[in-house]
Amino acid sequence: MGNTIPRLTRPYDPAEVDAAFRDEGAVVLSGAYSREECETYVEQVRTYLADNPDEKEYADGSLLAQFQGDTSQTMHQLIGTIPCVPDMVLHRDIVDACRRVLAPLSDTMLLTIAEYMARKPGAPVQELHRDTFSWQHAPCGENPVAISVMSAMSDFTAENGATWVVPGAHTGPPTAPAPDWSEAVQAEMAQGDALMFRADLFHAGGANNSASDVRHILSFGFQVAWLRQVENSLLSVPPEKVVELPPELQELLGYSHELVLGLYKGGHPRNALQQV
Ligand SMILES: O=C(O)CCC(=O)C(=O)O
Repeated sequence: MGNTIPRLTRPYDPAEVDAAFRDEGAVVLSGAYSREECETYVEQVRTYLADNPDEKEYADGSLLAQFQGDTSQTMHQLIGTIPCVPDMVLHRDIVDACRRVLAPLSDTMLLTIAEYMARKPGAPVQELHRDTFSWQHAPCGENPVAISVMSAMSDFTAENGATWVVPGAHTGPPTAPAPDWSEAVQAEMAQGDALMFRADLFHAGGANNSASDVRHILSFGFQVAWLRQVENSLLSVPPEKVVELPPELQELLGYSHELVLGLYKGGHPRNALQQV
């Protein structure tokens, strides 16, 4: 365990990705997304919020936005509303890495959440926290129950509040106190880089001390299928939209089952889509 976050370049070596998760609990995939993908994402979110004033109002004041402060904007339901997001969430290297790392604890994987966050000038530093805090009754252990992905849709700099991470701080009980800030390192990233970390790793959004630099984030994650998802994706994405999505994404939204969990009429939940 060291005090840096391993950074990998394409082609990402699965063995190095797995070693980073094992040792530090985090890894940066440099250049995971192209500049064009990032710009398209930011533009599609901007257009959607401009065309849907009610959604903008919600994004400015949602429950999770409050946790992140009123200098943050937080938008959910991305899979059904932002056209480029399904492909971005299905990033082959990211999905495959999560499947490998979560495999010891679950046969099936679910999308935990897909959200847009904008952290604007004046955004304060967050408290160091674990994304597993809602699953505080699930024991922490050698293998994670979820992986978070914080993708830089614009540059993440020290000044605009790049995510802080405490390498190796994924051990101890679920309610362990946060480590000392002196152990935290900032994941400065170029537009298109993706920070992946165990959801039980202590981290925090940084303070945006810039004058005008909005930090645009695509935040998503995957989890074992026997825990409740943060975003209720069966409600978030209407069935008429789900039928248009790739089968793998349908599975990740919850049209899948882990043994007898998630059945529909005692059978596979995708059967529900035949009626759409
Ligand atoms: O702003 C960031 O980079 C991290 C955000 C975060 O960890 C959170 O909102 O839970």
